[in-house]
Amino acid sequence: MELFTYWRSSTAYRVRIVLGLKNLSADLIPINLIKGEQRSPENLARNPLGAVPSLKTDEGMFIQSLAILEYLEETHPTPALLPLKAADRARVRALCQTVACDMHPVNNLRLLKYLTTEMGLSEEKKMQWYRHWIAEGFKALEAQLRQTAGRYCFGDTITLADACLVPQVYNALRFDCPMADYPTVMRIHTTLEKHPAFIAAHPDNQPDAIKA
Ligand SMILES: N[C@@H](CCC(=O)N[C@@H](CS)C(=O)NCC(=O)O)C(=O)O
Repeated sequence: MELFTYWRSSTAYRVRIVLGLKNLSADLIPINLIKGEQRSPENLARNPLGAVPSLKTDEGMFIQSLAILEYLEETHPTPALLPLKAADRARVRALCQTVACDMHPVNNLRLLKYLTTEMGLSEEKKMQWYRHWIAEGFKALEAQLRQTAGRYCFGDTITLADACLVPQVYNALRFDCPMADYPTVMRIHTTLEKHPAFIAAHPDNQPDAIKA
């Protein structure tokens, strides 16, 4: 497999975590989002969103990180990253979607850029937007986790929800968002930070990482 990735992309980070948890290897092909490589004709052909991640497999190219996570879960069911019961699976998917559908899209690079270049917002206003939507999202996630969490997001077994939570926290910490109001989120993040698959998937440990 080949994963088209960028070290700081939180959506690619989700996929890297799940590949690691399932002990699958993929060649990492960096797409530099800062240089605009996501909008190259080659990348648009594989990913019409002009984004990462894209996963190339024997069955063709896949895009949309949640769809990729579910594909990996269905094609490599062990270890299971979704619970057995339909009701439990719906709860795990709801956690994933709070991050992937409600938090990440409003704070994505192309959208933030549009706020300053096309809508005339200052850097300060842009960050106000970012922090506002991060806070709204984590408030909702914390409330959900209070009902579902054990050691991890859903009970005591790692699920797809954990692969969504950790990259979103990485992003928030990178932009100095206050996290004190989300103790369950942070407790789970602290636990998962020490897990080998999460360490290997961390942005700083990627071949294309730019060290400060
Ligand atoms: N919903 C898509 C979002 C993909 C996405 O927007 N990825 C970001 C990186 S986290 C990206 O490539 N952004 C490039 C840009 O905004 O120009 C997914 O989950 O795969």
